[in-house]
Amino acid sequence: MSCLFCKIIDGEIPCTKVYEDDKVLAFNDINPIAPYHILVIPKKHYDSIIDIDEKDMGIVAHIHTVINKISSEKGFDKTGFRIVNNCGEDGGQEVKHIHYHVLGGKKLPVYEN
Ligand code: IU
Repeated sequence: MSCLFCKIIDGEIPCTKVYEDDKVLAFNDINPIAPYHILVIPKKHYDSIIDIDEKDMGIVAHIHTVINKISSEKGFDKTGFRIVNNCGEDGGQEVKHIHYHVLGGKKLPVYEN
């Protein structure tokens, strides 16, 4: 299996775990761009959001529930945070296992055109 995040899920590659249940793993990004930079991934492999059909979309709701839980545990639910899902080449997706970046702990820059 060549997917890096699948290897992290299987414990072949270490990570700093933030949250885990039977469907989802959350861990610190190795190259953080904010005081909190957590990646939340489904344990089932999907390349990107494009590969999740309507019947499987419950995992996305679950990921958002997990993000809410993490944000309140870490305390950045009070100050706000950003959820980013890069999709495909133009979206800047480097790792081809769907993941949600959760960024918090500082005032984040607004996007420019
Ligand atoms: P992207 O949305 O695919 O561009 O984000 C991939 C992220 O995965 C990026 O922020 C990396 O720092 C992060 N990452 C990681 O946390 N651990 C790794 O072993 C590798 C990448 I490779």
